[in-house]
Amino acid sequence: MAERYNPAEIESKWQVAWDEAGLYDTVEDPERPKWYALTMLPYPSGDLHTGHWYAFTPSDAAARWRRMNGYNVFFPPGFDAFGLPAENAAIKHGVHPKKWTYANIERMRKQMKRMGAMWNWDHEAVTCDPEFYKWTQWFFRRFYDADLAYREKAPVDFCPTCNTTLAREQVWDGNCERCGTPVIKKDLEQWKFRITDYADELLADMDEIDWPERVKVMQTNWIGRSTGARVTFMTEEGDPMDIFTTRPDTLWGATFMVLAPEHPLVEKVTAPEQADAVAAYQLAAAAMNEIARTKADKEKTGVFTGGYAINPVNGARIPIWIADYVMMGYGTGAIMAVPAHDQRDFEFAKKFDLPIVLVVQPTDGSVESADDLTEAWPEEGVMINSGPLNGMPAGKGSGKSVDAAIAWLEEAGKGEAATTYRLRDWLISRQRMWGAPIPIIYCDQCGVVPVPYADLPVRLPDDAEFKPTGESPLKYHAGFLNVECPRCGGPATRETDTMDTFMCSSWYHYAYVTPYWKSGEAIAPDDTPWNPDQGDYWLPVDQYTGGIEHATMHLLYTRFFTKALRDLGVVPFDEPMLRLFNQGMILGPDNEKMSKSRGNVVNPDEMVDRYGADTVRGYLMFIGPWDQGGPWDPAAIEGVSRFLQRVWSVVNDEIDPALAAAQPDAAAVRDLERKLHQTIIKVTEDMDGFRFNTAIAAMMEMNNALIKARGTAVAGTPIWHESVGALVLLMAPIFPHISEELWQRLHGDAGQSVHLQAWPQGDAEKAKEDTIEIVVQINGKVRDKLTIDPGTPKQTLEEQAMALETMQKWLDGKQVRKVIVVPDRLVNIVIG
Ligand code: ANZ
Ligand code: ZN
Repeated sequence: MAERYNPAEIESKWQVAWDEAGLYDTVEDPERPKWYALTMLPYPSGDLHTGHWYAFTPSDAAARWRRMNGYNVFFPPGFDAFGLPAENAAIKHGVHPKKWTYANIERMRKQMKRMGAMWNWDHEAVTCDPEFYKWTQWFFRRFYDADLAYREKAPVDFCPTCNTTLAREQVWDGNCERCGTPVIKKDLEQWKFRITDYADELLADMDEIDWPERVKVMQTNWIGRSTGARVTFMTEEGDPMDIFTTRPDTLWGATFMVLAPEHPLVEKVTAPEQADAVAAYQLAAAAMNEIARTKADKEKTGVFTGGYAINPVNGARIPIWIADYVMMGYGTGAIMAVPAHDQRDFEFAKKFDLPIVLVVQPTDGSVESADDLTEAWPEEGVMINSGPLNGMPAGKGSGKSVDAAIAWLEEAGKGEAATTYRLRDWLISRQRMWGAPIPIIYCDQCGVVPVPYADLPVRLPDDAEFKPTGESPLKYHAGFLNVECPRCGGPATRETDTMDTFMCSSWYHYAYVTPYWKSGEAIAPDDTPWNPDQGDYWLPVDQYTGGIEHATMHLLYTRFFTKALRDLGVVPFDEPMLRLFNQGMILGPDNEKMSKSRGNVVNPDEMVDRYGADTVRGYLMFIGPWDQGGPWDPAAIEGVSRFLQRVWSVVNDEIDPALAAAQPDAAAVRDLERKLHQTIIKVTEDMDGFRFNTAIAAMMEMNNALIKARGTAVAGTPIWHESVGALVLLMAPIFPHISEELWQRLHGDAGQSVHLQAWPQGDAEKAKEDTIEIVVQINGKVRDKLTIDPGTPKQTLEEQAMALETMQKWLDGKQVRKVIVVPDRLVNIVIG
């Protein structure tokens, strides 16, 4: 018996050795295809949890597998280190966010190193380092110069508990994503990026990227493109009032109008006798959030303004109402209501007794007039009561009502084709201290003055005070706040808001290429934030992996960012990440989300202490398909641990010399050879498809075959040695430490790491099952045999049997009544 498998010892030994040998250093090598593998960077919360292991180690296995397949692989680590938790910790414990953050990073780095991943730590980037955020600010300036960044007073979502503004994405069901408090609206000057300029391109380019369909659908819905028309109605006082509609063909059926309560024309159209009711309704609507307002089953409410508008198609005088189901932030914030064909308008008309006019008649004759409607008719039909559109089929396309209506509007100068989006411009201002300062200065003389490029970074002070005021602590830091105007030299103040942390994560994958490029030097507009030679070689990212929760925020922002950078001439491509894979979520043993309060948290450090990192890695990859996640199973990790112990003995235990000297059975040798090639082929396909669980299952089977063979004379034969070596290679991406140890033991001081070896090649011929013989019967009596490939389909077997020469004699003049085929066994021809 050789010594036992001792993961603690070999894992730390190899981690040090790999590090010293620079095994994961990368050099740009034009001779080899490059592969930029990237895992979404972690937030330095202070402790590495099982979810981090679940995100990182399979991603590492995939990267290692690429490397063994001849790719020059780049796999960098980093930290998304700005953000609210550091500031909350600062308020709570009185430590500076910087101190808290860097201490956490230090700790997590150590924990991450225990994973044995192939990270190239020389390329680590930390987003709160001034040499990093200097470039984040540089991007802001480039966007500002290109008019992609602008400032606007806008109602923002505000959490009264966290005392901060929130991005739309951080509002969940009307509540703060972090603390659950209902969100309120507040008016503030905000910086925004024009992501909406890129809405169409963001939609169209999804064809160019190999991303999960689910993410593409979520982004598509998030962007929410609608086509239709913008139509101008005139109020009786002569003010133009634009509406957006997807159904301009129903204009003849518009019997009233509805403005969002916040619409700027409300005051103007409101008649004096309605003023009080209108004001009261506006106040009530302002207290409600968007989700509650737009719920389909919500009882319709509203108030008549007392004003009227003229329907531009038929001159009808129609009343103007306000109602909370019309949102100010979508379309134009005003609608024409067509109760016969829009369900919300229908409910509203019924409730307030407003007229309903049918303009699309269903062709099945079920509806004669508006009186027959019990709900709106949104479907197809034939146009009626609609002047020039009468008789046309309703719908989009040439010769149909929508296209005809748009043509009519454009001709008459009363409207035009229009597209609108749910997507809003990206609000990047945060009233927080722990973020990259927005590089802007406000001067009484000169107005808004951007910080000159050469003055970047605008550094965060190390001594700001943290109070939960709802405003950035930078506002109370005189040294930060007061500045000389770069233009006139007069007294001025800095912008005290910082940038949304999604700004950092929009470009960190570029930073990794050359972290802190030009560290310490003044920078200029025409610089590149990374070494261009390195960027040309490594970018864009080939394979990105991370959680589905980032489908609409980070993953949309970074795509926008890249398109903007392309237009600024900074990058030559359209998309930042060519492939994306979303891992599932690892749950507690009770099948619930791991959380301290539930007490179901599995601590990966403890697991590594107990089983070793290879077992924890392999276990996480074994529990199920990576994109599905699943509960932690304490029994199943034992299974993976045993597997590694068994492989350990297969490689290390001495072979019985008597068996080694004996003559092996040829069929047994062939069995092992077949198993070997089947396993290589299977594992190769599975690694390519991120199906680590079935890859590991195949390795386990292979190992069982070896255990079986080692009790026979097959042990010690060339195919035995080849199989043992190949198994170690197949295991290397998932189990990097034990594979290295075993490889070195197999190869003496050959010296080269297992991770520098080529991936084994499966031979399809050798993997094939050998041919088998089956019997061919006539009325149950064996009359001949067939040699076939196992698994040959029934139909083929029947045809081959019938074609046999011997059968011609038996079948001559007889009638075949039935053919019974048992695959891989027999064909029985029943004749009568
Ligand atoms: C008249 C009409 C008739 C409409 C009809 C629909 C059906 P999507 O598809 O989501 O883009 N609308 C426009 N702006 C709105 C706003 N700010 N708040 C609430 N509703 C608004 O929906 C577009 C439709 O939603 C528009 O087309 C408008 O109602 C309404 F048979 O106009 B429609
Ligand atoms: Zn000035």
